[in-house]
Amino acid sequence: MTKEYYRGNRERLYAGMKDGSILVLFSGSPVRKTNDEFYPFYTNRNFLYLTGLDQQELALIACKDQGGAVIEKAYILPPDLMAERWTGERIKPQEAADVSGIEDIAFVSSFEADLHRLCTCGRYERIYLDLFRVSTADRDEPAHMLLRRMGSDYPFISVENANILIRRLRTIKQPCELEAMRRAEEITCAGITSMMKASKPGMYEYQYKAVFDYALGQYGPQGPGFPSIISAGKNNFCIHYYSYKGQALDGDMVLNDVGAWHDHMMTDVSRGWPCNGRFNERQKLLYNMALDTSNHMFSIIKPGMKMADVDGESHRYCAELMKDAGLLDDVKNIGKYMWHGGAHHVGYDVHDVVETLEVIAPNMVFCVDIGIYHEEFGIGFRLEDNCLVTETGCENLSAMTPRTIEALEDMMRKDFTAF
Ligand SMILES: [Mn+2]
Repeated sequence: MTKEYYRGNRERLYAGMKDGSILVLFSGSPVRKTNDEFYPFYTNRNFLYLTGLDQQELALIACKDQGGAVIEKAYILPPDLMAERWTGERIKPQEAADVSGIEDIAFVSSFEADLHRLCTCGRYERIYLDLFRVSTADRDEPAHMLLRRMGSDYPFISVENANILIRRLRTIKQPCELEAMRRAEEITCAGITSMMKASKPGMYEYQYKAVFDYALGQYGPQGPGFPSIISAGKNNFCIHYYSYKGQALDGDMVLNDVGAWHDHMMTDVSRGWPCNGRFNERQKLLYNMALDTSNHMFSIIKPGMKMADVDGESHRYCAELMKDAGLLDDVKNIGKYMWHGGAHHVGYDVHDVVETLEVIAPNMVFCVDIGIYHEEFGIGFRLEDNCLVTETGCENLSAMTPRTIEALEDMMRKDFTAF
């Protein structure tokens, strides 16, 4: 992404802020795993979306005065030869400016004094912080720590949640974001089709995962955008399965729910196939129901449709197919075989943090995820694609990854070879 993109994101955020306000955002701090080891650092996605700066311990302060004019400053870690010898080079002021388009770059050592001066200068009445939490039990982020201090140190400054404004911006994808997603879809396809080609009875789930990771590794250092779900046989009945210990036996289906990322944009794609390369009759029957349902959804999704109807209609349509085939007594019992919806947005996060709009609009990207779990048949899989809403309808961004039984079986006949 270019600095014009990041600058544009900030300008749209600033436009949504009230006059007389300060915005403070943080890239985040690493979380200790054990002893002297940390979990891989993952920059706060909103900070990344607004600055492009992908390192720990950074901050952004922007001030919007009563006339609406904005000044902004980014804070980076100072050079530290000893620290950099161990953990790599820190971003330099000019690099930070080139990436983000922010001209004023300072070191974090001046952050506290700058914030104090701004909070006490009398020009600003409120402060915007990115106060995102999924659960109240979640670990405090730097924004939550500052929130607590604001109450005691600057009780005359009111607090607003920037998260609401930022997730609104992230809902509608921009052309460069879609371009990155299209590339990520190609890489995801390479990973999934590699697993299809390598597939054979007796393979363990960890071996499928190794093939997927190997394939993604040919495209860059990032690997999967989120922990891959790869399972076989009965393990497919665990929706978020991460143990990779099981073995795919002759007649079992393999399920994956995976995604590569490119330029921070993710995909989220699922395919299911029989490990032996040939669908049996029951697998064919259920798979084609999922495929028909998915095709139906891609034929009707368009701007103006209600978001809730994506899950609702996919369940209703698939239920009718199952009833017609004699597998379901009453469409209202479809919950026995379809255990989840799947119309979540995807973008900077695999379950993207966006404003949940009721009505579908152009340039949203969300998953269409049709999962069928028939425990008596021992068949469970899902068919999940990434739907880009266009002006008049929609496009399946992950359509290049085989979807039909014929295309899947053709792919499995190919040899798995090195890249
Ligand atoms: Mn998924």
